[in-house]
Amino acid sequence: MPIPTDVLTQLEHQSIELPSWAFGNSGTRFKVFATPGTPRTIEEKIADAAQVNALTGLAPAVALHIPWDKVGDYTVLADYAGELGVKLGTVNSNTFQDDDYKFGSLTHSDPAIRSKAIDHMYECLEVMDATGSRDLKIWLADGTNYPGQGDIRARQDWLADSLSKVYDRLGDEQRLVLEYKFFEPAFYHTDVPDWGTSYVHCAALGEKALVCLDTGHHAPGTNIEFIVAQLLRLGKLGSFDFNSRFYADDDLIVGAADPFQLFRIMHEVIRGGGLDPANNVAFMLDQCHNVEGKIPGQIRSVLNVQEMTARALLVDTTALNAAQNSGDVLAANAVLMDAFYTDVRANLAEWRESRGLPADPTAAFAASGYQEKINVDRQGGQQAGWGA
Ligand code: PSV
Ligand code: MN
Ligand code: MN
Repeated sequence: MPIPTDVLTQLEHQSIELPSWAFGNSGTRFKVFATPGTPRTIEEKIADAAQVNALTGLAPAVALHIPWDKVGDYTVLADYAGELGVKLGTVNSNTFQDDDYKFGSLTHSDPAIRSKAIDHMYECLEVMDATGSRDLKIWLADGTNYPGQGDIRARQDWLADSLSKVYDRLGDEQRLVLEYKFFEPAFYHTDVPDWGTSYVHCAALGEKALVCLDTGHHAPGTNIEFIVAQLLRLGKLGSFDFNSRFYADDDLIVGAADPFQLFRIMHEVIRGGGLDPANNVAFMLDQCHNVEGKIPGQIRSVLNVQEMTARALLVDTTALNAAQNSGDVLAANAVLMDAFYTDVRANLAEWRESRGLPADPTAAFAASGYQEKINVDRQGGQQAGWGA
């Protein structure tokens, strides 16, 4: 079945940001398996990300994580990325690997620790000034393990105060995206556990503060597409961290565990205008490739997002509205399922070829010899960051 031209036009705009840490070695708390060819520096991570973009045309930006990706001169790094055909994207802050943050960072009861965490955010803003990045991502590990351990209400006030100090330093074109996560590493309470809490803080801060939705950060059974619809309605969906999960924050390849969920999310993204670049929703991956190849893993991920976007664009919205409005439950459901079950892979392969890209990016990568070359060139690659 040919894909309608307007679907292809909308796909032209799609761009998915790759996380630098996806190219490093990662694992579980049990073992980090070393993979041949793993990047040793941020420059090598960017080079790998550029391969994904060159073969798919879908991934023109790379997100940094500070301090994992620290360099002396970020302008030079941005130029280097530009030479490889990508730009530097979201800057991810890190207030979860320092002893001082054992009991919290932006929410800590000690003003000196809060101040240290705020200074780290300022450092990230300076990186953004140099790279031209738009978004500062804040994910906090802050929380408590036992009832009574912390003042869960006062911590909200401290958080609001800390965030406002960061917000006040944002440049005109810069944004703060606040990511939520329902548990882990804290198990009793987390200071930003859900979209509502993130929304409350972002709404208080102002229009440059938006919610980051990581698809792996919800309780099982949560209707994520509803959250997407609501945040787009409110104009507060800043960015996605895409991944998939079977149990908790598994960080597996997006669309691997539940392609139907990804389809439903993309359907609401499209309905809410989130695919329109003018609405500035950032689509990022937040994944770790523990046992699979990292570059092919990222290729598969962006193709999965594109595939489910194409299927979601095929939803016959006129028929869907008619069925919804006439109370025809099964017809409405069938409209969605018809689109979901449409195999668009051959169409997308053709679409790629028409743009000078390989029909099969995975095969093209395997044939390119790039992996064999980095296996030889790079010895002693880095961990993704956690535990490094
Ligand atoms: C930890 O859960 C986490 O996976 C968050 O999702 C962040 O986005 C990511 O780490 C990188 O800091
Ligand atoms: Mn995330
Ligand atoms: Mn996570």
